[in-house]
Amino acid sequence: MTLRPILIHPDPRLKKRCAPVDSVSPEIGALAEDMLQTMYDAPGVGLAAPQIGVLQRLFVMDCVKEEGEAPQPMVLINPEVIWASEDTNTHEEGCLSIPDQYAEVTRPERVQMRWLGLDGKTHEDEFDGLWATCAQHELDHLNGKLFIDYLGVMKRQLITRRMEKLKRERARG
Ligand code: K1U
Ligand code: ZN
Repeated sequence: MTLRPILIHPDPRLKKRCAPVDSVSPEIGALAEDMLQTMYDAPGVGLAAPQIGVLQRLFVMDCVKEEGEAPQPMVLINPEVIWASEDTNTHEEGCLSIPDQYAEVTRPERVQMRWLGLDGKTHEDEFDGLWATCAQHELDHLNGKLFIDYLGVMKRQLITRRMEKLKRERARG
């Protein structure tokens, strides 16, 4: 397993619509393992393939946050929302590609999703709470959308400028 570098916004690869995974191969299994390790190391509760520069439709998540509770890693390949509640929930979101910036985003409170698992089989489940927020945030990544795209233009520009500065500083070392 390898820790992969996480792309920082702005990056054109974070704005692209990703291509479906055409087969659940051993390479996809190895990629998912790398993504889970990279997510836990960051630390984060989710990570989408484009965040490590792979423009394919898969993401990982584990929203178990309690100390001592068993981890629940999930790998969702070619995920789709098949139902979304009319009730909404406003949650403070962050993003590993936009470090240390947080904002409230309103999304459906509950969603049913369908996806392919690493076993190659179709899975369906309903998510709520942080799981629902995270799954929708990650699915947005696969469509080239970031949580700052839900904000007003001024807030989005401010955060983008902060990230440009961060990237310049990191490049200088
Ligand atoms: O997609 C990502 O960049 C991961 C992102 C997912 C997410 C978090 C919160 C709301 C919506 C989506 C993160 O994991 S940011 C880091 C974070 O929230 C966290 C880190 C450590 C422990 C708990 C949460
Ligand atoms: Zn994100």
